Amino acid sequence: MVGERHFAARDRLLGCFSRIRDLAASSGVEWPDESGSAREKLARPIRLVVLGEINAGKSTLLNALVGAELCPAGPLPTTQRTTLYRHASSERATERNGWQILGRPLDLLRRFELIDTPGTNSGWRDGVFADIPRFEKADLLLVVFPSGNTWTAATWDLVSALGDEALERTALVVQQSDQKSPEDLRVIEGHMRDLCLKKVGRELPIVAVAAGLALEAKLDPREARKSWSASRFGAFEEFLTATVCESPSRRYLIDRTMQEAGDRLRDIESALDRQRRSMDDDGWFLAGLEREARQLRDLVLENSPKTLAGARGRYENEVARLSRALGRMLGVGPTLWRLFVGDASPARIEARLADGLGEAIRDFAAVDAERLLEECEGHWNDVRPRVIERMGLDPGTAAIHGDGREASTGRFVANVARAVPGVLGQLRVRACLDSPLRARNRRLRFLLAMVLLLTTAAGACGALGIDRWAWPLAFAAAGMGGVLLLSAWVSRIRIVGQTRERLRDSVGRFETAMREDYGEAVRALFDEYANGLIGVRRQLADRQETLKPRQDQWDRLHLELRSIEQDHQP
Ligand SMILES: Nc1nc2c(ncn2[C@@H]2O[C@H](COP(=O)(O)OP(=O)(O)OP(=O)(O)O)[C@@H](O)[C@H]2O)c(=O)[nH]1
Ligand SMILES: [Mg+2]
Repeated sequence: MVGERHFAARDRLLGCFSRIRDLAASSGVEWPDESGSAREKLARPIRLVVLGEINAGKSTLLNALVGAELCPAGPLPTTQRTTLYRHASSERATERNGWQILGRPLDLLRRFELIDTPGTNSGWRDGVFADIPRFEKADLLLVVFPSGNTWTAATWDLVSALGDEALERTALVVQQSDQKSPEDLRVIEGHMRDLCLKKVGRELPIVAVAAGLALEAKLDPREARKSWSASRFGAFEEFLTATVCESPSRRYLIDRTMQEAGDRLRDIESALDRQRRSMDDDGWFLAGLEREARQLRDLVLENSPKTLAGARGRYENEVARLSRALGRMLGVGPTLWRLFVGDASPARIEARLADGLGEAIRDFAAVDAERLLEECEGHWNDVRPRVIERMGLDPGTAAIHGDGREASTGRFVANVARAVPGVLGQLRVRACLDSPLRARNRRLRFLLAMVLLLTTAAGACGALGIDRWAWPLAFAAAGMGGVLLLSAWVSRIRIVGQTRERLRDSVGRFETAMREDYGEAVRALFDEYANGLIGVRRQLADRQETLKPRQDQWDRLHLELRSIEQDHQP
């Protein structure tokens, strides 16, 4: 086929170019306006026009080129309108500026647009001459002469009317060459050369063909061998290949298109580079935000002694309440009752302290969580617009906002409350109450036994009428009862006071025991807060992921273009 090598190279280059455009689109690179570009010109089909007198064989020449009966041809004046044949997926007909435009699903028309014209000596000749400026835009003008008459004035007038620039792209075709002997043809060609010099002052290429035979050969393979060589059409197609497909201007178009493709690739490379740098910067920016969150957390941790000092008031309240409860528990009545039924006060007091302290710590943690969450939200409200402005994506509300807020508070309180067993272990309430209470109970039990003994003795003496003994014993019993009460009262004040003092003095231990769990709870809370930024990080990572295939595609296209360039080197 005509220009096979050229079209293969062109199609390869255009394919590469369109993949470069796809890559530019997916990489967000602006594509310049292509009107008038080399690529646009290269992609356009090559336009051939045939001109000449009636029956010269113009339409048959085009048919032979296509290998199909595309244009009506016959011995009578046949072509009555200038007709442009171009590729279409199905047959269609339109009209533009007086020309008939016919779409046909023929492969060759993807590469060539063919213009058939009425005879220069026909009734439509005025139209033909008027359209000369339009014909002059074609890539090749073929002026067709029948071998039997190569001097028709009308056709030579048309050649004379062509501008210099168009003459550069004009060739003379001696059609129906099968009707002349090679010798005659040589004479005819010599004669035409002279005429040409006379008419336009220069020689134009002259090719002799028998398009009728060439068409026969293409349509009927049985006739092919004989008709084809006689048609000289092979030489004509080579002439076309050399003149229009591999012409310097066409090579220049390919070179320019390769340069344009290279330019576009460089634009994409810079854009990918910019995107990569900007994503790296975004990564640093996010790391900065994460650092801010950590700094906020560290500040909270640094201030935790002060914060925990705030919990001291609650602890002291709890100590006061516990002291009152201990006082009630060590009252005379309950104490005497426990002398008989056994004393479990230390365990009960400790359980009470555990309950009270647990509640106080949870209460403190809930208030503190509220404060910390507000700090986090304040930071997030500052971070969110910065992320939107810088990265163009909205990280949404803070992870600890809305529904998450209550759950975060719950987790924080539970984490802080883990300190309770440790605090109780540090305070050792039960162990410290055990021994003074046991000593007190021993003493009181002894005194109670004495009271009961003396009372019994006084009662026995009274019953036996030994009043002398009865009354002193009764008084002694009463005295002993007084001592019992006094001892119970005094020891109660002492034990309650001592316990209160000890617990008050232990406020430092309370704070120490709290610090570790509180610190853990703060860290966990800030981790939850920082989760909001993890979402942004993930989006950034997704974006970075999309860069990789684009970079790979860029590499492939770069190599492809290099290889096209190498293959194209003369
Ligand atoms: N012997 C011979 N006859 C040919 C050849 N090519 C065309 N013819 C005949 O010449 C006549 C005119 O051919 P067309 O192709 O219709 O010529 P045209 O220049 O298009 O004529 P118009 O459309 O009337 O202007 C037809 O009868 C063809 O069969 C050829 O190579 N050899
Ligand atoms: Mg015709």
